[in-house]
Amino acid sequence: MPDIVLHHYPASPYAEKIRAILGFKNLKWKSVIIPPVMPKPDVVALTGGYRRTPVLQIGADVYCDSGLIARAIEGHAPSPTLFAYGDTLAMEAITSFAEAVLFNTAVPIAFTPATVKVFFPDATPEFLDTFRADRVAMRKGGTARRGPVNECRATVLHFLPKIESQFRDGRPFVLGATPCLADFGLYHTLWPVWRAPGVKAMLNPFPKTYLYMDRMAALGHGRPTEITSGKALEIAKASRPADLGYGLAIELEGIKLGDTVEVLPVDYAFDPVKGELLTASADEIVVRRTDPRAGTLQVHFPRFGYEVRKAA
Ligand SMILES: N[C@@H](CCC(=O)N[C@@H](CS)C(=O)NCC(=O)O)C(=O)O
Repeated sequence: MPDIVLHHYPASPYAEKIRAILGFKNLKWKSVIIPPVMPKPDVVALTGGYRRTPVLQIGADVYCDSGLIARAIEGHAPSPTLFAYGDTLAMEAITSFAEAVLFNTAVPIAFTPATVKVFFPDATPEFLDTFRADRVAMRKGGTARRGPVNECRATVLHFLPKIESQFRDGRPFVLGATPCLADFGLYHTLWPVWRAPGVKAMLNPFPKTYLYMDRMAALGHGRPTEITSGKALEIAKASRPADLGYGLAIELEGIKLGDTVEVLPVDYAFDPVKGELLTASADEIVVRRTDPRAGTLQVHFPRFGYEVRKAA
């Protein structure tokens, strides 16, 4: 089986979710450090347009979105499992809530001019301007609200006691004795707050949550080896996409397998990926596309949170 290649950058909370899963599973993986802002030519060569972080590559199969990436890693290395308590609504609800609400409140609290060097040690004033402009452009027309810092702090303070109560009776992880997918969803959304000096003090009144964050971070990142993005493209080109077995086509409103479609997120960063539709199940969309540098690829998206439309 080809190696796992994670395309990411150190400051990305969603990438930290996946790095921590790789740590939990103690996996060997290849690390490609990508730019945090556009342009990202080597990422786009693999994805066909999707620019968010992280992206996972297994040979010539490319997985977009941490929700699907977590499941792809589980398929690649099932033990220890992310589903110790089943694949339940409770787990999905905690993850979705954390990513929809806590991520969008924790980031504005933690990424401030005073703390930015923790996340981007080499940041220059020019980089910060570029970063801000990139994120404004990426979020244009999007649905995720970024409120003022005081409102964000109030929201996090509202939820911290509820998070703290998950660890009642000495329970070390949100649903019990072992980490499950929900832990990685919750951990990475609080991770910017936990990392930012000064801001971290928000956790002081919540000692169980504070220790939980330490416990999650102690899972580590597994065993990465750094490679260049050029090498990752070579790996893709030298690989054949995995055999999907069969294609499902549900709820497509006139689109058929084999049609040329565009796939894009529904919430923000609406960069469409064009390709031939291979499958659209309730859980996953896969398109085939060819890139001059990366060869023929299968690009995978979750079904939830992504739109499939006929290409113009
Ligand atoms: N739903 C996506 C969200 C990913 C996301 O928003 N990641 C942030 C970084 S933490 C991002 O893409 N920022 C812009 C970029 O890296 O180009 C997922 O689960 O992977």
